Amino acid sequence: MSIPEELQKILKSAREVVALTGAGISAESGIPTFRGADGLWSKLSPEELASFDAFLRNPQLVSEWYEHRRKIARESKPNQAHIALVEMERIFPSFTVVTQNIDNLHKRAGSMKVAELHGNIERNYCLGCGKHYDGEDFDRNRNFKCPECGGLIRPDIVWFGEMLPVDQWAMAEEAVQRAEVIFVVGTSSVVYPAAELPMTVRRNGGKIVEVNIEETPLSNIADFSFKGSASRVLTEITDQTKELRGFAKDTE
Ligand code: BV8
Repeated sequence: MSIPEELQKILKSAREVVALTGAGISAESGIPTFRGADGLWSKLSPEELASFDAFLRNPQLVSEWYEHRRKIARESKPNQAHIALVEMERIFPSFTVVTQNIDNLHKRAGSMKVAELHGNIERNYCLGCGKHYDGEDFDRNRNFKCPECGGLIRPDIVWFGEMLPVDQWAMAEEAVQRAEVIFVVGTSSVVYPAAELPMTVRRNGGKIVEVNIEETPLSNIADFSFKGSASRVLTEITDQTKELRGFAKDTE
């Protein structure tokens, strides 16, 4: 796979770069996506499971679903695509990962600057007293009853119709303001406001590079569109960019 001349020139000198990631970047870690043929939404309806109303109607069912997804995420490992983005932090003077994923894989891969737009499946909090029950604290048996106040414990993630965490959105907006390049990786680009971010880069004169195994609403707008798996394409782009920027070849 070769990088077009125009993109090579940009990657050779770029200083501010962003990657916007979706469920597709974790597909090769074995985590199901949402809208693919065998995606989560093909079996379960998001209205029944990924909304605050659904949680209030049936906290047991929704909690068990997230417990199931937390288990899958914990049993998964970051793949070469996550690792390529960790490399990009070494290559570019300023690099930010903006993720829609809640699987915690970017942080586990070693990315340091990560804006989690839709929360993190390792975090939970009590609706009654706000106490956090994160990671191992979250007692699977209790599941969703707060021992402190008896309130409902919910996952610290963003459901449809809910605002995004202000600090994470601010980090994402700040990153795209000056971005010369945004890699849009493994997302169907249909969920807002995340899907708006590449347009901000475009409006500010930056370039959009899409990496996906299929066409999306962004494909016709992207300046460069690579059809292929995130792990293969991002590894290629990272390797070629390191050469362009005179990084010593990694010892095998
Ligand atoms: C909000 C919960 C504001 C966590 C999720 C009408 C028009 C526009 C917007 C709206 C509208 N009606 C409502 C809205 C707003 C709504 C929205 O955007 N709806 C869409 C569906 C129309 N957005 C919201 O509600 C957001 N909040 O707007 O609040 C507000 C204002 C005032 C007052 C109150 C609120 C909240 C959005 C967050 C919702 N939460 N999930 C969870 O359970 O995970 S959304 C869900 O979709 C996930 O978070 C996921 O991250 C997100 C996006 O999905 P993708 O990551 O793109 O995954 P998908 O399966 O779709 O695609 C995978 C892609 O990977 C595919 O393209 C595939 O080809 C590719 N792929 C697969 N394998 C690979 C690969 N690519 C490369 N390599 C591979 N190997």
